Amino acid sequence: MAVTVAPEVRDALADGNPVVALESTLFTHGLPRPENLAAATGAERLLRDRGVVPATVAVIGGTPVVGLAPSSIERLASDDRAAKLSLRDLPIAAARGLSGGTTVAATAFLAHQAGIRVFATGGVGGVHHGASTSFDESADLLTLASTPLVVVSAGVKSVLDVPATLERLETLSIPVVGYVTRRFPGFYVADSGLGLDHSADTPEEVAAIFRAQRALDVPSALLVANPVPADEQLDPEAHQRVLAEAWEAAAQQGISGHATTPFLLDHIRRATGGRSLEANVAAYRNNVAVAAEIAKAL
Ligand code: PSU
Ligand code: MN
Repeated sequence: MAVTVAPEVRDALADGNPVVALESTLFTHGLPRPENLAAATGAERLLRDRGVVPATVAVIGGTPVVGLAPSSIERLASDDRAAKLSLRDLPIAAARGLSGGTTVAATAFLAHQAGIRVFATGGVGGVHHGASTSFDESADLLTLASTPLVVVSAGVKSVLDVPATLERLETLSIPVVGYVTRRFPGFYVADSGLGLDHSADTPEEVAAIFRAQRALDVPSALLVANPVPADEQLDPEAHQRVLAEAWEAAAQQGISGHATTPFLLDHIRRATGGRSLEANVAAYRNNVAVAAEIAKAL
């Protein structure tokens, strides 16, 4: 078998028990040490406390694994050579025996193949500023267009061109519902400044929309946009200020490709004295908690 699914995950799925998939680029490339390991293990614990089986996804020695052992999470979180693996990188990692964190795109693909229906992340990737000439749009979007599972995120990362990303989500037929809000969340901040047409106010409502999506054979993911709690968000004014600085720094240093998102997140963390890191982790924790309730409702 080209993909390893942990026995615990396989059994839970076979018995109809709730499972939530978690990605790993968030802790290999998105968060610094030691907060990265704390966030990864904290997410797993939070799911278990709620009676949900966690399935952290990554690639270990070339093999995609759905349901990482705690020792593998620990090793990957401190591995300097861990690669950032999107969907197109999986075959190369397999042939070369590489290890790495899977992005939203790669994680969603693998989780869906394993039969998992709910996935939590921090913020989905999207359209970068200047994409009309650079073509830098995350593979997360195109992958979610053809991967039917519920993705819970704090919107898309606010380092992106958020209005353009919302347009792409529409073009790609990916439904977006705010979780108890009609405002599109802004990752580090609760409100991106943009509105949404629909909200879902309970896990049952999300489950009903997803069931309808499956019954209609709509092939895309359902994006549940869940804002970071207002008392844990990054100060919106500080946020606006550091965003501009981060884009400027990326342009000056000629950052491009898969290095862009980690560079921007790291720049913002240093520019905010670590406060963006707290907001990122809080948003992630909150997404995992909502994903747990949705998995149970399904
Ligand atoms: N959410 C976070 N931190 C992250 C990511 C999500 O809170 O680092 C990762 C996800 O794995 C996502 C990736 O798929 O950032 C997007 O990278 P790119 O823009 O290069 O596709
Ligand atoms: Mn990119």
